[in-house]
Amino acid sequence: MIKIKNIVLVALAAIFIYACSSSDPVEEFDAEAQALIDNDSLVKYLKNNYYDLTLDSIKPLAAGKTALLDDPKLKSKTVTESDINYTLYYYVLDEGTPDPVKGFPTKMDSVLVTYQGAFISKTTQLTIFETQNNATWLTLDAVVRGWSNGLIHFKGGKNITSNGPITYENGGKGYLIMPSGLGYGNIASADIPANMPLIFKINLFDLVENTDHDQDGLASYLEIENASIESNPLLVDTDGDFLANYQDNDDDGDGKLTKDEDANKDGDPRNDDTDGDGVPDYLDPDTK
Ligand SMILES: [Ca+2]
Ligand SMILES: [Ca+2]
Ligand SMILES: [Ca+2]
Ligand SMILES: [Ca+2]
Repeated sequence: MIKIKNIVLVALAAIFIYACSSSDPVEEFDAEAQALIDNDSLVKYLKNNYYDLTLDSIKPLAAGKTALLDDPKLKSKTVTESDINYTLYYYVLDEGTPDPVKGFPTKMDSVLVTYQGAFISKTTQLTIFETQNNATWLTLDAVVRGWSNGLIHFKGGKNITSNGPITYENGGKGYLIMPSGLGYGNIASADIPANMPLIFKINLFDLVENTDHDQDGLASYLEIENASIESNPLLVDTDGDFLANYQDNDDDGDGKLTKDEDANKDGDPRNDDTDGDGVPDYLDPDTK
């Protein structure tokens, strides 16, 4: 799991390396061009392979089979990151039937998953780089962007654990198929070369609805939703203490915890603006 959790570090490393190489035009990385190259690779892969129900696996296209690209279970969406439009594909084998009933996760929720990750070479060969067969909790803010934007189309299942390992039935199940820009980008690691489109087989068992990283009473997805002016809403940090708002229990740094900046006591600090300046108390250091 180390690789996925380290994506934030990878992103920072990418910024650092980009900054270092900016004086050398030969080294400049064209993310937009790479996104197009990756999509060509992905379309080729999706044309040349199909999902085999009996084997529960993706196999090279054979007579009488439907290519993934033509399979109605394959969906796609545009994900815009740093002004680049990426096409993310996701294949929904089972959406998931949560019991008790829960909705889809948000991009900020904690999820219980198993998965296998592979990169797709130019010849559309798969190389598996990670397999996690034990149910593992991840939070979708701290994984590659293809996960954050793809897993939100699946739901959990029903916990039927008795004595043995954690076991679920009827969970969400499918594949996330992403360009490198929504994966590990142009940074090579020991296991994955730079600029590799990725495919993850995923099972989603359970999730924490309205995950609240900093336990300040405001769900993490609500702490980033009005940050449209920021290129990366995850980095919004009102008081500038290097702790992003969704991880900071005192967002405005005025010494009063966000959970206590709820003047009208309705459980939502977003609608309390004591001095009427348009900035809610919890983001307004003028109001304690
Ligand atoms: Ca929070
Ligand atoms: Ca902060
Ligand atoms: Ca405060
Ligand atoms: Ca105010």
